[in-house]
Amino acid sequence: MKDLLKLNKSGIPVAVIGLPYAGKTTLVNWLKEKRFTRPKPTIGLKFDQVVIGDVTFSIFDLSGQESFREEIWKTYAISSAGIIFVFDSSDEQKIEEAKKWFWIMMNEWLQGSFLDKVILFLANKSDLKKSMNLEEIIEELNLTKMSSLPDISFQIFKTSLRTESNLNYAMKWFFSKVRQNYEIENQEPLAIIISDSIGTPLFIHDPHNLVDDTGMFVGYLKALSGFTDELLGEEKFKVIKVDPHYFFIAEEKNIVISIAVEDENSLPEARRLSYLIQEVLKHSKWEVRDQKLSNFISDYYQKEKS
Ligand SMILES: Nc1nc2c(ncn2[C@@H]2O[C@H](COP(=O)(O)OP(=O)(O)O)[C@@H](O)[C@H]2O)c(=O)[nH]1
Ligand SMILES: [Mg+2]
Repeated sequence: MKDLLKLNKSGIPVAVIGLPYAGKTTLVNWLKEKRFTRPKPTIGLKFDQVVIGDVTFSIFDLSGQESFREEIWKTYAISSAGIIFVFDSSDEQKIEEAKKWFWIMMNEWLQGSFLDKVILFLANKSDLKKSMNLEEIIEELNLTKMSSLPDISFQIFKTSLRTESNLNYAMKWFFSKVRQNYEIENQEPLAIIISDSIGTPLFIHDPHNLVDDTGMFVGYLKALSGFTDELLGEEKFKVIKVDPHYFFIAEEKNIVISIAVEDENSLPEARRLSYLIQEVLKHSKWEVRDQKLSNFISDYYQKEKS
């Protein structure tokens, strides 16, 4: 399991989820070979890499067997940048079961996931006579609710892998969105400065030498945020634009955290401040000498996670 998860690193992870016989493996085969196949049932999970444009995606084709859902679907749903939920639109009998698992995924597994998710719902097998229409599917699976969820990009398409109806369109939306989100999520911050409330830096990561005087920088941002507080009212997190970069500042327990990010697309990343700092510190060569600071970071991280 661990080894398989490691493969994430070699491409943008995408999970293909859905009940048995919906067309998951057929979809992955189509992505690879651009032709319709009649695959044997998948046992466990299958891993494939697909190159779209200049980007490699790691596709996890997850078996629909019941015993796999709680453990395997969940793991990959959480760790993937995008999820394709394949539904057999010709099988009215399984609509309740599909609904149940779709919403377990949304409400239980993806709650609190740090990555913004791209979710594509494929109402597949539209070529079959029994195929239900889209309105019916949206209604039965309660999919209108999806539009109100934060941090989710969602689309539903009616597709046929056999006739390729709508397929290119759906894939184009999905993979370009996943790529875009993933690049934003994984953007390195240009600088991170953590300081006490008077601006004395406790931790500095500034490989681009963006900030010459960290004390001054923090003081400046603090003053600016104080000013905007007065104008706009109390706010915990402030995002301040200082061209050509964006600076993000947060205050907690008398510690100020400033993050410089490259452009507007990076703002969601700044919001996940604590997670990022935790990750940065975990993987970095820089050590946190200050015990107060390292406690603060782990506290903050725990709080943010729960
Ligand atoms: N008619 C039709 N059959 C499809 C379509 N997509 C997949 N299938 C067939 O449905 C069966 C199950 O597909 P498979 O990919 O193995 O389902 P999985 O269990 O979700 O991986 C296969 O025989 C596919 O050829 C489609 O759009 N139309
Ligand atoms: Mg399969």
